[in-house]
Amino acid sequence: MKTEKSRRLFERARRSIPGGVNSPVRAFGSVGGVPRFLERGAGCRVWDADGNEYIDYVGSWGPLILGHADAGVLQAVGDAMARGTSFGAPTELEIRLAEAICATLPAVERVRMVSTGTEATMSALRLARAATGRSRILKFEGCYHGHADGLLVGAGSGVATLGIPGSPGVPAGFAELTIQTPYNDLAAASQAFERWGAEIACVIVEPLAGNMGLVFPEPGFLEGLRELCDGAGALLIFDEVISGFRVAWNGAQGRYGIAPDLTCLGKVVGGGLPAAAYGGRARLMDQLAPDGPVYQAGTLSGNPLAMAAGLETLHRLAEPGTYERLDAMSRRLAEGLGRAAADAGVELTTASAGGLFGFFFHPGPVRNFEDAKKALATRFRAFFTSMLERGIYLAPSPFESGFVSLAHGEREIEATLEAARYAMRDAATAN
Ligand code: HOZ
Repeated sequence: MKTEKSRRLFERARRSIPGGVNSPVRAFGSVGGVPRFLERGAGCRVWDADGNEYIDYVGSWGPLILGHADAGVLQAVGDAMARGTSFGAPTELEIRLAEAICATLPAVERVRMVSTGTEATMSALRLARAATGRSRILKFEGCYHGHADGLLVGAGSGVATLGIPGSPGVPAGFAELTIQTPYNDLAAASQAFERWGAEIACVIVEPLAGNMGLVFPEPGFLEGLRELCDGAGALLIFDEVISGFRVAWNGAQGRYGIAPDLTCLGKVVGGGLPAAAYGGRARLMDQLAPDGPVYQAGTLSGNPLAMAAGLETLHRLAEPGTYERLDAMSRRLAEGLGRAAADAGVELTTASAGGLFGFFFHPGPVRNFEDAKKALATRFRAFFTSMLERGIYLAPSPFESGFVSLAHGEREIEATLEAARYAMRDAATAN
Protein backbone atom coordinates (compact mmCIF):
# COMPACT_ATOMS: atom_id res chain seq x y z
CA MET A 1 0.00 0.00 0.00
CA LYS A 2 1.40 3.40 -0.98
CA THR A 3 1.67 5.89 1.88
CA GLU A 4 4.15 8.38 0.44
CA LYS A 5 1.75 11.34 0.35
CA SER A 6 0.48 10.72 3.87
CA ARG A 7 4.08 10.38 5.05
CA ARG A 8 5.03 13.71 3.47
CA LEU A 9 1.92 15.42 4.86
CA PHE A 10 2.74 14.09 8.33
CA GLU A 11 6.28 15.44 8.12
CA ARG A 12 4.93 18.80 6.98
CA ALA A 13 2.22 18.81 9.68
CA ARG A 14 4.81 18.21 12.38
CA ARG A 15 6.45 21.50 11.51
CA SER A 16 3.35 23.59 12.28
CA ILE A 17 1.11 21.38 14.48
CA PRO A 18 2.30 19.74 17.73
CA GLY A 19 2.96 16.10 16.94
CA GLY A 20 1.46 16.72 13.51
CA VAL A 21 -2.08 16.13 14.79
CA ASN A 22 -4.88 18.00 16.52
CA SER A 23 -5.79 15.12 18.83
CA PRO A 24 -3.07 12.76 20.08
CA VAL A 25 -4.36 9.28 19.13
CA ARG A 26 -4.48 10.29 15.47
CA ALA A 27 -0.66 10.23 15.32
CA PHE A 28 -0.70 6.38 15.33
CA GLY A 29 1.86 6.52 18.17
CA SER A 30 0.89 3.23 19.78
CA VAL A 31 0.42 1.28 16.55
CA GLY A 32 3.30 2.67 14.52
CA GLY A 33 3.30 3.43 10.82
CA VAL A 34 2.09 6.45 8.96
CA PRO A 35 -1.14 8.15 10.07
CA ARG A 36 -3.36 8.31 7.03
CA PHE A 37 -4.26 11.80 5.90
CA LEU A 38 -7.84 11.49 4.75
CA GLU A 39 -9.17 13.37 1.76
CA ARG A 40 -12.76 12.32 1.53
CA GLY A 41 -15.42 9.98 2.79
CA ALA A 42 -18.65 8.59 1.39
CA GLY A 43 -20.95 6.22 3.26
CA CYS A 44 -18.82 3.84 5.30
CA ARG A 45 -15.68 4.41 3.22
CA VAL A 46 -12.81 6.90 3.36
CA TRP A 47 -9.97 7.66 0.94
CA ASP A 48 -6.53 8.87 1.89
CA ALA A 49 -4.11 11.24 0.16
CA ASP A 50 -2.44 8.33 -1.65
CA GLY A 51 -5.78 7.22 -3.07
CA ASN A 52 -6.15 4.18 -0.78
CA GLU A 53 -9.72 3.21 0.06
CA TYR A 54 -10.77 1.94 3.50
CA ILE A 55 -13.91 0.65 5.17
CA ASP A 56 -14.09 3.02 8.11
CA TYR A 57 -14.89 1.95 11.68
CA VAL A 58 -13.81 5.21 13.29
CA GLY A 59 -16.58 7.36 11.83
CA SER A 60 -14.94 10.54 13.12
CA TRP A 61 -14.84 8.81 16.56
CA GLY A 62 -18.58 8.35 16.75
CA PRO A 63 -20.58 11.21 15.24
CA LEU A 64 -21.07 9.67 11.79
CA ILE A 65 -23.75 7.13 12.61
CA LEU A 66 -25.30 7.80 9.17
CA GLY A 67 -21.93 7.49 7.43
CA HIS A 68 -19.75 10.05 5.66
CA ALA A 69 -21.21 12.80 3.48
CA ASP A 70 -24.75 11.60 4.06
CA ALA A 71 -27.01 13.28 1.48
CA GLY A 72 -29.64 14.28 4.06
CA VAL A 73 -27.08 15.81 6.41
CA LEU A 74 -25.35 17.65 3.55
CA GLN A 75 -28.70 19.01 2.42
CA ALA A 76 -29.70 20.13 5.93
CA VAL A 77 -26.31 21.76 6.56
CA GLY A 78 -26.35 23.35 3.10
CA ASP A 79 -29.79 24.81 3.68
CA ALA A 80 -28.73 26.21 7.05
CA MET A 81 -25.44 27.50 5.63
CA ALA A 82 -27.22 29.42 2.89
CA ARG A 83 -28.95 31.40 5.63
CA GLY A 84 -25.70 32.21 7.48
CA THR A 85 -23.08 30.19 9.30
CA SER A 86 -23.32 31.61 12.81
CA PHE A 87 -25.29 34.30 14.59
CA GLY A 88 -24.35 34.16 18.25
CA ALA A 89 -28.08 34.69 18.81
CA PRO A 90 -30.91 32.23 19.47
CA THR A 91 -32.37 30.32 16.51
CA GLU A 92 -35.34 27.99 16.14
CA LEU A 93 -33.03 25.16 15.10
CA GLU A 94 -31.53 24.94 18.57
CA ILE A 95 -34.98 24.74 20.15
CA ARG A 96 -35.87 21.91 17.81
CA LEU A 97 -32.76 19.93 18.72
CA ALA A 98 -33.31 20.62 22.43
CA GLU A 99 -36.92 19.45 22.11
CA ALA A 100 -35.83 16.30 20.30
CA ILE A 101 -33.33 15.46 23.06
CA CYS A 102 -35.82 16.16 25.88
CA ALA A 103 -38.48 14.07 24.14
CA THR A 104 -36.07 11.12 23.90
CA LEU A 105 -34.46 11.17 27.33
CA PRO A 106 -37.01 11.41 30.16
CA ALA A 107 -34.28 12.42 32.63
CA VAL A 108 -33.51 15.49 30.52
CA GLU A 109 -36.06 18.26 30.98
CA ARG A 110 -33.78 21.09 29.88
CA VAL A 111 -30.62 20.92 27.82
CA ARG A 112 -27.85 23.41 27.10
CA MET A 113 -25.93 23.18 23.80
CA VAL A 114 -22.15 23.47 23.78
CA SER A 115 -19.58 22.64 21.11
CA THR A 116 -17.57 19.67 22.43
CA GLY A 117 -17.97 16.74 24.79
CA THR A 118 -15.24 18.23 26.98
CA GLU A 119 -17.31 21.37 27.43
CA ALA A 120 -20.37 19.29 28.27
CA THR A 121 -18.68 17.28 31.04
CA MET A 122 -16.75 20.26 32.40
CA SER A 123 -19.92 22.33 32.61
CA ALA A 124 -21.94 19.49 34.13
CA LEU A 125 -19.33 19.16 36.89
CA ARG A 126 -19.47 22.88 37.59
CA LEU A 127 -23.24 22.69 37.85
CA ALA A 128 -23.08 19.65 40.13
CA ARG A 129 -20.59 21.38 42.40
CA ALA A 130 -22.68 24.52 42.50
CA ALA A 131 -25.90 22.62 43.16
CA THR A 132 -24.45 20.56 46.01
CA GLY A 133 -21.98 23.09 47.42
CA ARG A 134 -19.37 20.30 47.41
CA SER A 135 -16.03 19.97 45.65
CA ARG A 136 -15.01 16.33 45.25
CA ILE A 137 -15.99 14.18 42.31
CA LEU A 138 -15.82 10.43 41.86
CA LYS A 139 -14.83 9.00 38.50
CA PHE A 140 -13.78 5.54 37.34
CA GLU A 141 -10.39 4.43 36.10
CA GLY A 142 -10.34 4.11 32.33
CA CYS A 143 -13.39 6.29 31.80
CA TYR A 144 -12.59 9.32 29.68
CA HIS A 145 -14.64 12.47 30.06
CA GLY A 146 -12.72 14.91 27.89
CA HIS A 147 -9.62 16.85 28.77
CA ALA A 148 -10.79 19.28 31.43
CA ASP A 149 -8.46 19.65 34.44
CA GLY A 150 -9.47 17.18 37.11
CA LEU A 151 -10.93 14.73 34.60
CA LEU A 152 -7.54 13.71 33.25
CA VAL A 153 -6.93 11.54 36.30
CA GLY A 154 -6.80 7.83 35.44
CA ALA A 155 -8.42 8.61 32.10
CA GLY A 156 -9.00 6.32 29.15
CA SER A 157 -8.83 7.14 25.43
CA GLY A 158 -5.68 9.05 24.37
CA VAL A 159 -4.40 9.32 27.95
CA ALA A 160 -4.50 5.53 28.24
CA THR A 161 -3.03 5.12 24.75
CA LEU A 162 -0.04 7.24 25.73
CA GLY A 163 0.22 5.31 28.99
CA ILE A 164 0.38 8.43 31.16
CA PRO A 165 -1.26 8.68 34.59
CA GLY A 166 -2.54 12.21 34.02
CA SER A 167 -1.22 15.43 32.56
CA PRO A 168 1.33 17.97 33.72
CA GLY A 169 -0.34 21.34 33.96
CA VAL A 170 -3.21 20.06 36.08
CA PRO A 171 -2.70 21.71 39.48
CA ALA A 172 -2.37 19.12 42.25
CA GLY A 173 -5.24 20.80 44.07
CA PHE A 174 -7.58 20.05 41.15
CA ALA A 175 -6.48 16.44 40.79
CA GLU A 176 -6.87 15.89 44.54
CA LEU A 177 -10.54 16.65 44.25
CA THR A 178 -10.95 13.73 41.85
CA ILE A 179 -11.43 10.38 43.56
CA GLN A 180 -11.06 7.42 41.24
CA THR A 181 -12.08 3.83 41.79
CA PRO A 182 -12.21 0.83 39.43
CA TYR A 183 -15.10 0.54 36.98
CA ASN A 184 -17.66 -2.10 37.97
CA ASP A 185 -16.40 -2.12 41.56
CA LEU A 186 -19.35 -0.97 43.63
CA ALA A 187 -17.60 -1.88 46.89
CA ALA A 188 -14.75 0.52 46.09
CA ALA A 189 -17.20 3.29 45.18
CA SER A 190 -19.03 2.58 48.42
CA GLN A 191 -15.83 2.90 50.42
CA ALA A 192 -15.10 6.23 48.72
CA PHE A 193 -18.54 7.40 49.84
CA GLU A 194 -17.92 6.16 53.37
CA ARG A 195 -14.75 8.20 53.50
CA TRP A 196 -15.74 11.36 51.61
CA GLY A 197 -19.52 11.07 51.24
CA ALA A 198 -20.42 14.50 52.57
CA GLU A 199 -17.85 16.12 50.24
CA ILE A 200 -18.76 14.35 47.00
CA ALA A 201 -20.64 16.59 44.58
CA CYS A 202 -21.14 13.94 41.94
CA VAL A 203 -20.25 10.64 40.40
CA ILE A 204 -19.43 10.87 36.71
CA VAL A 205 -19.48 7.65 34.74
CA GLU A 206 -19.65 6.34 31.21
CA PRO A 207 -22.70 4.09 31.74
CA LEU A 208 -21.27 1.91 29.01
CA ALA A 209 -17.54 2.51 28.90
CA GLY A 210 -16.18 3.16 25.42
CA ASN A 211 -12.81 4.75 26.09
CA MET A 212 -10.88 1.77 27.47
CA GLY A 213 -12.12 -0.41 24.67
CA LEU A 214 -15.75 -1.39 25.13
CA VAL A 215 -16.63 -2.47 28.67
CA PHE A 216 -20.16 -3.15 29.87
CA PRO A 217 -21.47 -2.16 33.28
CA GLU A 218 -22.15 -5.30 35.31
CA PRO A 219 -25.69 -5.85 36.60
CA GLY A 220 -26.15 -3.74 39.72
CA PHE A 221 -23.24 -1.35 39.11
CA LEU A 222 -25.22 1.60 37.76
CA GLU A 223 -28.13 0.87 40.11
CA GLY A 224 -25.67 0.85 43.00
CA LEU A 225 -24.20 4.18 41.93
CA ARG A 226 -27.69 5.65 41.78
CA GLU A 227 -28.32 4.48 45.36
CA LEU A 228 -24.96 5.72 46.64
CA CYS A 229 -25.60 9.16 45.15
CA ASP A 230 -29.13 9.32 46.51
CA GLY A 231 -27.97 8.20 49.95
CA ALA A 232 -25.24 10.85 50.12
CA GLY A 233 -27.01 13.74 48.39
CA ALA A 234 -24.59 13.60 45.44
CA LEU A 235 -25.55 13.87 41.78
CA LEU A 236 -25.14 11.10 39.23
CA ILE A 237 -23.79 12.24 35.86
CA PHE A 238 -23.93 9.93 32.87
CA ASP A 239 -21.36 10.78 30.24
CA GLU A 240 -23.17 9.56 27.15
CA VAL A 241 -20.97 11.40 24.68
CA ILE A 242 -20.20 8.05 23.06
CA SER A 243 -23.23 5.97 24.07
CA GLY A 244 -25.93 8.60 23.52
CA PHE A 245 -28.09 7.85 20.46
CA ARG A 246 -25.60 5.10 19.61
CA VAL A 247 -26.22 2.09 21.83
CA ALA A 248 -29.99 2.66 21.77
CA TRP A 249 -32.33 5.47 20.78
CA ASN A 250 -32.48 6.57 24.41
CA GLY A 251 -28.83 5.79 25.11
CA ALA A 252 -27.34 3.71 27.87
CA GLN A 253 -29.75 5.24 30.38
CA GLY A 254 -32.64 3.78 28.40
CA ARG A 255 -30.86 0.50 27.85
CA TYR A 256 -30.21 0.01 31.56
CA GLY A 257 -33.25 1.86 32.89
CA ILE A 258 -31.37 4.24 35.20
CA ALA A 259 -32.16 7.95 35.35
CA PRO A 260 -29.09 10.11 35.96
CA ASP A 261 -29.35 13.64 37.36
CA LEU A 262 -27.30 15.07 34.51
CA THR A 263 -26.52 13.68 31.07
CA CYS A 264 -23.66 14.71 28.80
CA LEU A 265 -24.07 14.22 25.06
CA GLY A 266 -21.84 14.82 22.06
CA LYS A 267 -20.74 13.08 18.87
CA VAL A 268 -24.01 11.73 17.30
CA VAL A 269 -25.98 14.70 18.60
CA GLY A 270 -23.91 16.97 16.32
CA GLY A 271 -24.18 14.72 13.27
CA GLY A 272 -20.50 15.27 12.39
CA LEU A 273 -20.36 18.97 13.18
CA PRO A 274 -19.14 20.42 16.49
CA ALA A 275 -22.07 20.15 18.87
CA ALA A 276 -22.49 18.63 22.30
CA ALA A 277 -24.95 19.16 25.13
CA TYR A 278 -25.64 18.63 28.80
CA GLY A 279 -29.02 18.40 30.41
CA GLY A 280 -31.08 17.18 33.30
CA ARG A 281 -33.94 18.06 35.58
CA ALA A 282 -35.29 21.60 35.25
CA ARG A 283 -34.58 22.40 38.90
CA LEU A 284 -30.89 21.73 38.28
CA MET A 285 -30.52 23.18 34.81
CA ASP A 286 -32.32 26.36 35.84
CA GLN A 287 -29.36 27.14 38.08
CA LEU A 288 -27.42 28.02 34.91
CA ALA A 289 -27.01 31.65 33.91
CA PRO A 290 -28.96 33.68 32.94
CA ASP A 291 -31.73 32.26 35.17
CA GLY A 292 -29.28 31.14 37.85
CA PRO A 293 -25.77 32.00 38.97
CA VAL A 294 -23.76 29.13 37.41
CA TYR A 295 -21.89 30.56 34.48
CA GLN A 296 -21.23 28.87 31.16
CA ALA A 297 -21.25 30.38 27.67
CA GLY A 298 -19.95 29.89 24.14
CA THR A 299 -19.73 31.90 20.92
CA LEU A 300 -20.50 28.87 18.74
CA SER A 301 -22.88 27.13 21.18
CA GLY A 302 -26.01 26.09 19.30
CA ASN A 303 -24.33 26.83 15.97
CA PRO A 304 -27.01 26.55 13.26
CA LEU A 305 -24.99 24.26 10.98
CA ALA A 306 -24.30 21.86 13.83
CA MET A 307 -27.94 22.01 14.97
CA ALA A 308 -29.11 21.21 11.43
CA ALA A 309 -26.72 18.24 11.16
CA GLY A 310 -27.76 16.96 14.58
CA LEU A 311 -31.46 17.31 13.87
CA GLU A 312 -31.28 15.50 10.56
CA THR A 313 -29.25 12.72 12.20
CA LEU A 314 -31.73 12.25 15.06
CA HIS A 315 -34.63 12.41 12.65
CA ARG A 316 -33.17 9.54 10.62
CA LEU A 317 -32.24 7.52 13.69
CA ALA A 318 -35.86 7.67 14.83
CA GLU A 319 -36.89 5.53 11.86
CA PRO A 320 -38.08 2.05 12.89
CA GLY A 321 -35.52 -0.73 12.95
CA THR A 322 -32.46 1.52 13.09
CA TYR A 323 -30.99 0.19 16.30
CA GLU A 324 -31.87 -3.41 15.53
CA ARG A 325 -29.83 -3.01 12.34
CA LEU A 326 -26.89 -1.40 14.09
CA ASP A 327 -27.05 -4.03 16.82
CA ALA A 328 -27.10 -6.88 14.31
CA MET A 329 -24.13 -5.51 12.33
CA SER A 330 -21.99 -4.84 15.40
CA ARG A 331 -22.83 -8.28 16.80
CA ARG A 332 -21.90 -9.94 13.50
CA LEU A 333 -18.59 -8.11 13.52
CA ALA A 334 -17.83 -8.97 17.14
CA GLU A 335 -18.77 -12.63 16.68
CA GLY A 336 -16.89 -12.85 13.39
CA LEU A 337 -13.76 -11.39 14.97
CA GLY A 338 -14.12 -13.92 17.77
CA ARG A 339 -14.33 -16.78 15.26
CA ALA A 340 -11.35 -15.48 13.25
CA ALA A 341 -9.34 -15.28 16.47
CA ALA A 342 -10.30 -18.78 17.56
CA ASP A 343 -9.32 -20.16 14.14
CA ALA A 344 -5.93 -18.45 14.47
CA GLY A 345 -5.46 -19.70 18.04
CA VAL A 346 -5.63 -16.17 19.44
CA GLU A 347 -7.37 -15.33 22.72
CA LEU A 348 -9.86 -12.55 22.12
CA THR A 349 -12.75 -11.05 24.08
CA THR A 350 -15.35 -9.15 22.09
CA ALA A 351 -18.34 -6.97 22.87
CA SER A 352 -20.99 -5.05 20.95
CA ALA A 353 -23.94 -2.77 21.69
CA GLY A 354 -25.96 -0.84 19.12
CA GLY A 355 -23.51 0.81 16.75
CA LEU A 356 -20.48 0.06 18.95
CA PHE A 357 -18.12 -2.88 19.06
CA GLY A 358 -14.87 -3.67 20.81
CA PHE A 359 -12.28 -6.38 21.19
CA PHE A 360 -9.42 -7.17 23.54
CA PHE A 361 -6.52 -9.51 22.94
CA HIS A 362 -7.21 -11.03 26.32
CA PRO A 363 -9.13 -14.18 27.34
CA GLY A 364 -11.48 -12.05 29.45
CA PRO A 365 -13.50 -11.18 31.28
CA VAL A 366 -12.65 -7.50 30.87
CA ARG A 367 -14.52 -5.68 33.61
CA ASN A 368 -12.32 -2.64 34.19
CA PHE A 369 -9.24 -0.70 33.15
CA GLU A 370 -6.81 -3.08 34.89
CA ASP A 371 -8.19 -5.95 32.79
CA ALA A 372 -8.16 -3.82 29.63
CA LYS A 373 -4.50 -2.97 30.16
CA LYS A 374 -3.62 -6.67 30.33
CA ALA A 375 -4.69 -7.14 26.70
CA LEU A 376 -1.71 -7.83 24.46
CA ALA A 377 -0.65 -4.55 22.86
CA THR A 378 1.70 -6.31 20.43
CA ARG A 379 -1.19 -8.37 19.08
CA PHE A 380 -3.39 -5.31 18.73
CA ARG A 381 -0.64 -3.51 16.86
CA ALA A 382 -0.08 -6.40 14.44
CA PHE A 383 -3.81 -6.85 13.90
CA PHE A 384 -4.42 -3.14 13.40
CA THR A 385 -1.55 -2.83 10.90
CA SER A 386 -2.62 -5.89 8.96
CA MET A 387 -6.25 -4.69 8.80
CA LEU A 388 -5.16 -1.25 7.64
CA GLU A 389 -3.03 -2.78 4.89
CA ARG A 390 -6.12 -4.74 3.84
CA GLY A 391 -8.24 -1.59 3.66
CA ILE A 392 -9.97 -1.69 7.04
CA TYR A 393 -9.61 1.48 9.09
CA LEU A 394 -9.92 0.78 12.84
CA ALA A 395 -9.20 3.12 15.72
CA PRO A 396 -5.41 3.21 16.14
CA SER A 397 -5.53 2.29 19.83
CA PRO A 398 -6.71 -0.68 21.89
CA PHE A 399 -8.35 1.81 24.27
CA GLU A 400 -11.05 2.97 21.87
CA SER A 401 -14.24 1.41 20.50
CA GLY A 402 -15.24 0.57 16.95
CA PHE A 403 -18.10 2.50 15.36
CA VAL A 404 -20.58 0.99 12.92
CA SER A 405 -22.83 3.25 10.85
CA LEU A 406 -26.08 2.76 9.00
CA ALA A 407 -24.02 3.10 5.81
CA HIS A 408 -22.24 -0.18 6.58
CA GLY A 409 -23.87 -3.19 5.00
CA GLU A 410 -23.59 -6.91 4.52
CA ARG A 411 -20.86 -6.51 1.89
CA GLU A 412 -18.60 -4.41 4.10
CA ILE A 413 -19.05 -6.59 7.17
CA GLU A 414 -18.16 -9.66 5.09
CA ALA A 415 -15.10 -7.92 3.59
CA THR A 416 -14.01 -6.87 7.08
CA LEU A 417 -14.29 -10.38 8.47
CA GLU A 418 -12.45 -11.78 5.46
CA ALA A 419 -9.59 -9.34 6.17
CA ALA A 420 -9.75 -10.24 9.86
CA ARG A 421 -9.17 -13.93 9.10
CA TYR A 422 -5.75 -13.02 7.67
CA ALA A 423 -5.01 -10.27 10.17
CA MET A 424 -5.65 -12.61 13.12
CA ARG A 425 -2.96 -14.92 11.76
CA ASP A 426 -0.60 -11.94 11.71
CA ALA A 427 -1.64 -11.13 15.27
CA ALA A 428 -1.02 -14.75 16.30
CA THR A 429 2.66 -14.50 15.37
CA ALA A 430 3.23 -11.12 17.08
CA ASN A 431 5.12 -11.09 20.34
N1 HOZ B 1 -10.49 11.03 22.34
C1 HOZ B 1 -11.58 10.95 21.43
C2 HOZ B 1 -11.95 9.52 21.21
N2 HOZ B 1 -12.38 8.85 22.39
C3 HOZ B 1 -11.29 11.69 20.13
C4 HOZ B 1 -10.06 11.28 19.44
C5 HOZ B 1 -9.78 12.11 18.19
O1 HOZ B 1 -10.62 12.86 17.73
O2 HOZ B 1 -8.69 11.99 17.70
